[in-house]
Amino acid sequence: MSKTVITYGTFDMFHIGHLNLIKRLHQLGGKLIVAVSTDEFNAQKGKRTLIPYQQRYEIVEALKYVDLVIPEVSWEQKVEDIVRYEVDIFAIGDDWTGKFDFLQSHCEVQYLARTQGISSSELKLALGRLVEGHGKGVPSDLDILDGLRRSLP
Ligand code: C2G
Repeated sequence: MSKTVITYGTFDMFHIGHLNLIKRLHQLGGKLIVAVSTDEFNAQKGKRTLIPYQQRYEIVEALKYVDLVIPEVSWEQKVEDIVRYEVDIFAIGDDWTGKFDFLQSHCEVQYLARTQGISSSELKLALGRLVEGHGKGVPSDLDILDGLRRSLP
């Protein structure tokens, strides 16, 4: 009997950490809803994104593991979403452990281990160093690339 799973996120510069999570979320339940943070909501989260909302939305929507993408516009929408979509499981990376326990009165809450060695902010830093070092060879301290290699299954 398939279950409906929901998660929320920015998914800027979509990378293997995002994909690992989405694959595991799909395995948790069978039907996966992903709420992608709008640019306006990211501003509220104090997050600056490189990729605009429409593109982040389309990338996530194209994934075979995702059944529905909805906009995340506020911190307060989760309970309404869980009720509206009859969600069985709310799940998110363990950098949020404990922050959404209040949802346990509406559905199961799970925090899944993040993929180590990769994040949108680390990627942005590495890109910045790459551009700075342009023409002088790639800075050798691009440990993000080693991190990427380590994070691959
Ligand atoms: N993630 C991961 N491994 C990484 C990086 C991210 O598992 N190396 C997970 C995060 O834990 C999160 C999801 O991928 O569950 C999306 O990460 P972000 O785009 O950074 O989302 P965030 O800003 O945490 O937004 O209301 C909740 C917020 O919208 C969550």
